[in-house]
Amino acid sequence: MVRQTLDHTTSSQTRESSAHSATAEAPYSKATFSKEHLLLDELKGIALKVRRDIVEMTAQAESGHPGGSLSAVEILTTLYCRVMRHDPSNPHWQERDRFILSKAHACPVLYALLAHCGYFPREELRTFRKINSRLQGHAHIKTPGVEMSGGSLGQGLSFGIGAALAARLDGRDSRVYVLLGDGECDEGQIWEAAMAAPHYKLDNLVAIVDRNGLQNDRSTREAMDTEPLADKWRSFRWHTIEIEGHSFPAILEALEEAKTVKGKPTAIIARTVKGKGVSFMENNPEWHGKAPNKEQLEQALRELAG
Ligand SMILES: Cc1ncc(C[n+]2csc(CCOP(=O)(O)OP(=O)(O)O)c2C)c(N)n1
Repeated sequence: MVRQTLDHTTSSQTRESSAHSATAEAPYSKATFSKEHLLLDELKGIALKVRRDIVEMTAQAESGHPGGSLSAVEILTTLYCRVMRHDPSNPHWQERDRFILSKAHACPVLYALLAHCGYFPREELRTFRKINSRLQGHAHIKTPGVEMSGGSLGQGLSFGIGAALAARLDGRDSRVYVLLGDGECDEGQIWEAAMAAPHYKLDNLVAIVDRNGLQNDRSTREAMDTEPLADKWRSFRWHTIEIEGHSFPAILEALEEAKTVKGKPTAIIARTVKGKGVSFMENNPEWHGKAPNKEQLEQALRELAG
């Protein structure tokens, strides 16, 4: 169903249904990006632009984490441009859905999406990692739209549980999405949180694992073999879905499925490629925390020209 909507709906059909749902679902209509019903081609176009932003930001800063940012592009694009209820003109809107970047070193992908949505001017991306910039090398709450300061891995799911419990206590129907790295899943705190969320029956919480198979300098399998990863989440009583993490229809379908699950949180294991979209970065651990030089940037931008 989701696939059909993405693949076959025409622009005019989409805008009509968007206008209709906006009227029907006030008061959120003005403030939501989820009702735009962007077409698959539009999402692909945004993803390409976000990838260009990532390589440009890291090149300009001469530092940063392009690999784990590029692997999460489709996931964040789907969340920010199709699924989440949020208002860039009012980042602290109480009724918003929350996105928590637990693998906070991948902030270039988050900054690019926040700029795309209008949380701050696109030109500000050029200040990435500069002294006194709002766009620091690890996500920080002083940036409009960023929900949690991070950098020390392992904390985001616990934070997400707090946000999901708060929504329930306040009687809000906000949903909470947490992006975890697969290397990050080596952290014990992740598994404490993984035990706690089903205990509290947090069906408004979704953990997405960016399963790119690499961490800083080697494969996750070598560092700490967490397979069978999906079975682990299932055994912790999460509704667990495995998907191809660069497929918009698959991501969207999984996120929609998560909305229908009652009484337990959902874990989405998204198989991705670290460095996706730039040939020399793909599946190469060297590009975990290294910026492209001028020639490499030019090649990357050629490959991402669309
Ligand atoms: C608690 C903690 N230990 C170690 C690090 C250093 N570190 C930064 S990124 C990283 C690897 C993360 O791998 P993964 O979660 O798979 O991220 P991705 O490959 O998707 O970028 C590590 C170990 C850290 N930031 N925090």
